[in-house]
This record gives sequence, structure tokens and C-alpha cells, in this order.
Amino acid sequence: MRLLLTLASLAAVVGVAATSATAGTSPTPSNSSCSFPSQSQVFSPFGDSRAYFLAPGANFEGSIGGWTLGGGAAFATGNETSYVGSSTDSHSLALPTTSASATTPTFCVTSNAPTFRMFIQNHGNLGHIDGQLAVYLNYAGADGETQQVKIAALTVKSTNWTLSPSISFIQYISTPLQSGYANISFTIKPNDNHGNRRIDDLYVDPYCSR
Ligand SMILES: [Ca+2]
Repeated sequence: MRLLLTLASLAAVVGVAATSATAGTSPTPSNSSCSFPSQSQVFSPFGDSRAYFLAPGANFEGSIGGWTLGGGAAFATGNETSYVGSSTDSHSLALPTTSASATTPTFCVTSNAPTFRMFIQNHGNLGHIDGQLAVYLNYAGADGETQQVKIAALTVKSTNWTLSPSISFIQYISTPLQSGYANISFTIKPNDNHGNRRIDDLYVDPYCSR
């Protein structure tokens, strides 16, 4: 009996170690389901009546704990001018330099053709305003390692806040979605030095096909 207990204890320790190692290298699901925050038709003023949820902290109105910011990316005063989240919103995120980058916290999506949209404003840089803002999708590949793929390059040539098109990313995560859901994050950063941008109100539509 004592030997069996010892073996059982060892197996438990090995299991914990394996889980910890995986968690350090990929956004592995922490439970067996994926539930969404509350959804609303935030883009209905733009003719888009689908229901969306706010990506974690992506209105930049409170804590953005869990976001990874680099290259001068920072909270900025001033909200996107449609105030789709709340009329009292007052902040956005600045991506002022070529090296600026922002990565959302990891969150889950399901296989129901998720898409997202966000607001972008561009003040230009070096006399140019024609640059692209790149969006990368981060997800756990079949080997458990984090994979990154560019899913969009957005051009906004206006100091007015502009709503992005609906961006689909389900085609890149068909393998992890075989379990019914996938844990993902987005990295947003300039593609070149022709931009000085702000972003705000990044919302995810979890049921685009419905
Ligand atoms: Ca905001």
C-alpha cells in the first residue's frame, strides 16, 4: 500500500510539473469551457447589428493589467468619438512610434466564426500617413507552443477615429478549435514608420455566422 501511495504522489507531482511547463509557453486553456462576457450591439450606429463583447481592458478606461505594452505604447487621454461603450469614456491607447506594440490579455473564442473590430486614429509620422497598422493573432499550435500570424494590415489616413472593417481570424485556428474553443490574444503594432496612432474599443463578435 505504501508503495502505491508513493507512486500516486509522484504521478501527481509530475502532472503539476507538466502543466506548469506548458502554461509558460502557450495560452493553454485553464478549464474545459469558454464563456463570453456580456454582449451588446455596440456598432449598431455603423449599420452592424451584431452583438459584441469587449476584449479584456480594450476600452482603456480602467486597469489594463494583462496587456503587454512596449515601445512607448501607453494610456492616452481622449476617447474614440463615437463613445460606443459609454458616453463617459475618456481614454484610449497610444501607439506613437514604429517600435510601439500592444498585446491583449489571453481570452477564449469558440468555433462560431469569431471576428473583431476596433477604432483607429492616425496622426501620421515623418510627413506620411499612409502606413499600415499590423494585427497579429497569437494562439497555441498543435505542439503547444505559441504561434503568431499576421491577420490584418490596416490603413487609416485620418485623424478622425475610424472603425476598422470586421476582421476574421477563425481560419488560422482551426486546429485548436477542434476542442470547441481556443485561447488567443492579439498583438497590434505598426507595420512601418508612417503612422502615429491611437486605438480604442476593440470588440469581439463571437457568433459572426449567426
Ligand atoms: Ca476608451
